[in-house]
Amino acid sequence: MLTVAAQPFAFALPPGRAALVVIDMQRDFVEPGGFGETLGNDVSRLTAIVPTVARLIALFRASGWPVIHTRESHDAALADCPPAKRDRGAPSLRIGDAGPMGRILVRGEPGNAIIAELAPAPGEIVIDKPGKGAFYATALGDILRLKGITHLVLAGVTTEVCVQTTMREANDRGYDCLLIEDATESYFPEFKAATLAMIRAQGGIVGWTAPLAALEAAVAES
Ligand code: TIU
Repeated sequence: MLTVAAQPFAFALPPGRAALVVIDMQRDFVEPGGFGETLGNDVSRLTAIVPTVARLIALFRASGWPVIHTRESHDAALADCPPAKRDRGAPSLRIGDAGPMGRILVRGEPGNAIIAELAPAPGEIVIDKPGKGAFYATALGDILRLKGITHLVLAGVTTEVCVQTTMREANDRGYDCLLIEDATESYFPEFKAATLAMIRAQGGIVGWTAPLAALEAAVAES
């Protein structure tokens, strides 16, 4: 058992039963011209975490532990996109519209790909998800059960939307979850700070948070 210095208290990580879930590190959220920018966001904030997420992925690969990637995406016919999602607000382009990186948030389009720096390695699982949470309408729960996974380490974007939704879904399903503080980011710094605080409040009501260095130190000591 590894012991990670975390908040609100130490996170016990059992090797062989933990998986990394990297949420939505896609061009659609991180690069200009994608879904995130159509919603009015400054996407440049998100690129800062890319080297840290790469280090986190490398740590799991070096340890032989599973790495799972997710993509927020819809099929070309938008059959899995609720009208309530497409019609919400006043974006500059809606889901399915043609943008500079192809159709916004549509599976297989250039903008929907995971950024090259964090590309999945051969054999790593990639979950396409139509919602904000990675468990909703996907096989993630079955995949984790088949692998005997009980603990999740989470990273990716955005902290208060897809990362937090996934962490809450996982917490309700009985997984112990650790969010890596410097491997997640939001378009809104105050929302990131609030999300980290609410996750670890009330004795870890949603789970734990820790910087990547704390996980690296725990692995080095093991
Ligand atoms: N808009 C926003 O902050 N996020 C999303 O729509 N998706 C994810 O967080 N991946």
